[in-house]
Amino acid sequence: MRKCVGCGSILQSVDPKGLGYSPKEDQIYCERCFKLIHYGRWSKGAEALSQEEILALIKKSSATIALLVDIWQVDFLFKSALCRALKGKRVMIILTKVDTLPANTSYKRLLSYLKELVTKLDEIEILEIFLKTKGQDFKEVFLTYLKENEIKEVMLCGMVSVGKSTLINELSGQNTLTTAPFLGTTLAENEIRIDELTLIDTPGIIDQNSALLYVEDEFLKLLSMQKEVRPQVFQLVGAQSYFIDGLLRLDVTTQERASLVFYLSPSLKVHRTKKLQAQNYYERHLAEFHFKKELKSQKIQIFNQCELVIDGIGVIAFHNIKEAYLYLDPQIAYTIRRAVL
Ligand SMILES: Nc1nc2c(ncn2[C@@H]2O[C@H](COP(=O)(O)OP(=O)(O)OP(=O)(O)O)[C@@H](O)[C@H]2O)c(=O)[nH]1
Ligand SMILES: [Mg+2]
Repeated sequence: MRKCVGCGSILQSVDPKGLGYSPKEDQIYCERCFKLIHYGRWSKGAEALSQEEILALIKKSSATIALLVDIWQVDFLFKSALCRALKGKRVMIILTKVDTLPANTSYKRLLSYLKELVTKLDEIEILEIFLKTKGQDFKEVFLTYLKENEIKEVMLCGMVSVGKSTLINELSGQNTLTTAPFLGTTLAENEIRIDELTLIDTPGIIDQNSALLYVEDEFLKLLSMQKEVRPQVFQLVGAQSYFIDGLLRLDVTTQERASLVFYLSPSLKVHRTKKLQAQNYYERHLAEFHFKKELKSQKIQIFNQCELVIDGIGVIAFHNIKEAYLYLDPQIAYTIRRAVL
């Protein structure tokens, strides 16, 4: 029984529609990984393991856990089924996509916020929190940490697309694992050895409340944070509406000078209109929006210097604004936190 070295599915050359299919028996990649690596062509892939099976795999592993957390998703992780599966385990947290944070981000403020979130985790022993910054530094720090603590087996787990396979490729210096900006690239457990150390790649857990789950693949590439985020700043007075494609509308009213800062993927541009013209703008542009589902309006409880974090979309910071209405698909989660960015 051989596994695809890219996604971990068991190779077979009988069923072209089935999992792990490869037309030739001597291949090390399945056809799906091959097409993705060489032509960037994505197909979702038959499900090798259900979400419950992935959680069970993590639960029963005796390896030390590396929990990878996308820096833009930290607020949504800690209530997830994944964290429940980690109870009783020793866990290293690795924050990924740190390189996409705006250049002037205070890591100190961010880490102190994260530590607060982590204290809410019950029955999980947090060994260390790492920031996966760009370059060799992180690799050296992490591998030295493992050596000093005599950790020889690490299972990397996390939500889909947080960068588990990318990190293993970086640590091993080989590019064997398949990585992609889509959700659910790795399909099964996959082991990589670096000398004495075994790293185990796992399929990601799906966040049912992330906008990324409800958009087409092409839009998903635009939405996901891949490059350094450049804050989009708006000064305002009066009643205004802001749109991010057809995904989100935000109405704010203020009597004094105030500002809004959008932290989004650089491919997404915010559109501003007067509130009175917002409905008209939405209807006129609906045909060209990537996301066309109906949005539901709700008043949100903001306070001065707070941030609205929307799962899979980004962060909006409020300065001097007292009233705001958010229009969003009810399946997409959001939360309000103190200013962190
Ligand atoms: N900017 C940036 N992009 C990253 C980082 N880590 C991963 N990526 C990108 O994020 C996308 C997903 O990476 P993967 O390594 O496939 O993620 P995964 O967690 O293995 O995903 P699944 O196997 O689907 O669960 C790819 O486009 C990567 O290039 C990072 O630290 N910074
Ligand atoms: Mg992967």
